[in-house]
Amino acid sequence: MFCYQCQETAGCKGCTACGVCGKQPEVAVMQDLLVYVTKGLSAVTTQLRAEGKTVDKTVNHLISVNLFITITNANFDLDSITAKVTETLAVKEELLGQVQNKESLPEAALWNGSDYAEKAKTVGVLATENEDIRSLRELITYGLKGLAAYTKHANALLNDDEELDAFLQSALAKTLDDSLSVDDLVALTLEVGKYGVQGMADLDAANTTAYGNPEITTVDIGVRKNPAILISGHDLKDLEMLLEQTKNTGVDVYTHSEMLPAHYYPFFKKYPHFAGNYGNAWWKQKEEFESFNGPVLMTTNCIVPPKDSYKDRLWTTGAAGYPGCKHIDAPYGEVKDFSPIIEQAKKCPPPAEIETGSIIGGFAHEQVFALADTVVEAVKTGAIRKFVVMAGCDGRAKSRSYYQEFAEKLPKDTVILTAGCAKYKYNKLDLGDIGGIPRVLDAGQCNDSYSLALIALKLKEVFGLDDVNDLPIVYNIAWYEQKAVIVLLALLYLGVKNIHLGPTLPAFLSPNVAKVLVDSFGIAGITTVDEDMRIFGL
Ligand code: SF4
Ligand code: SF3
Repeated sequence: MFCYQCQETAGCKGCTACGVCGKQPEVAVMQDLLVYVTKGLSAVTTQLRAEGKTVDKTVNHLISVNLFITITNANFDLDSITAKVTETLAVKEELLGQVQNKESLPEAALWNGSDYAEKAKTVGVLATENEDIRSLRELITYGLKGLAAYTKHANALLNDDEELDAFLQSALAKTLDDSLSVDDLVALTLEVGKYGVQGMADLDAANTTAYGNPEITTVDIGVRKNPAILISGHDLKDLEMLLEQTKNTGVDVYTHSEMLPAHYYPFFKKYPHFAGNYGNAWWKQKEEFESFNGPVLMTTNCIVPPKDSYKDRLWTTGAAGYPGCKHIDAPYGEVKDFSPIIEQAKKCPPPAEIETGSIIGGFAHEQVFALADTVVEAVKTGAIRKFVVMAGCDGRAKSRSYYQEFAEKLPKDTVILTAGCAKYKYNKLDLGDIGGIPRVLDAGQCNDSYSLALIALKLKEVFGLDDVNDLPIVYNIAWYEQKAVIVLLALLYLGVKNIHLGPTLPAFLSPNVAKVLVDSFGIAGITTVDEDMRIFGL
């Protein structure tokens, strides 16, 4: 195996014996094969579109889910990944029969699917020999994985965007095209960012249409006395179905990690048994799932290989999977039957208290726009001197204590804009407020980084600036998995410069590709808190 798609990759170079995330080598190579056949299918759908034919949205959905499955910490289940390879090959074979001009199709589109294990060994990251081409192909592929994940959530809410799917598939197919130069691939990378903005806008529209616009909300982080289910990951439709099915059952529902922002949506407030948020970012789940006592439903990444003590309480749905854990699913638009989870919950003790108090969030675009006058006035008077975007991911690396320290040391006339699970490094600190505006404004999940971009664009308009980089906003972003890659590419597409990315720069950036990002966009790593404060002018 060779995998270097996440920030925790072994030695900042690549996982080769086993994933730091716990991914076993046979799973890693089967994920490589799934990416390969998904690219093959994408080459076929791209050719069909070029020939004027339509591609059914079930095929678009399959491609997005396949990519999502291969995101860090989403799916560790060899059987379900292998089944997706088989399903994808069958769909591809059928569509291939409709292609008139097969001449230009790559090998991946024609491979007939004999001997998965042998083939899998030959189609991984290292199959591309030139390190710059490899770096760009992987950067594009990881950005598309993040985009596909967000697309999947929109699809689950019956929001489809054929133009976006067509782009996603054509870009995937281009990563197989040996005629593309480094310059072509750099241009394609930026185009991925453009569709990253579109994909996040689609998901934002899907979420807010279904559940209303997030609003300022205080979320309890303590526990109640009823047995309960913990729901983690990013899929709000799954949460809706779970809350509906747990009504009047005596079972409470708590959010975990990236599901916390669900509390900010008006729609979910009508459920009296929607009890609060339990725990922290994904990487602390071994302790927290144990003490939760009840079943845990993982709707997406990030799964940490479970301890035996709670493995029978860990359930998966959608793109998530873990061998030995039960999986519940249904086609989009149909109801998933979560009754076995609810029955299990009834027999479990209530969650053990690990924290008390509350946290505040809900500062997505509409809520911040509603406060615009106050915010603008605070900037004009100098009460707010700078905004610091600290969105992205949390992770287990000790070096990430940097982000807590950074938040703590920020001058009192600065406000943190956050989204994603990175917030758990500082959302329980008492950082106070500026004239009633909390110093940590949480817009939501990592995909809600879109809100942060809209807020920046709104401020640019209000202050009559030509360039978003003239705003008093600095970017100190933490990344871990591939959703952060699409967020980064989206910000680059919007023209944001001088983003600092940590705790380490991606291993998949070759020195030359890193140089392009540094020279063209001012991308930088992090150093020490004090030095970075100085660099940011804080
Ligand atoms: Fe390693 Fe990250 Fe890949 Fe897991 S996802 S195998 S930790 S690089
Ligand atoms: Fe976190 Fe996995 Fe990225 Fe959606 S839950 S931000 S790491």
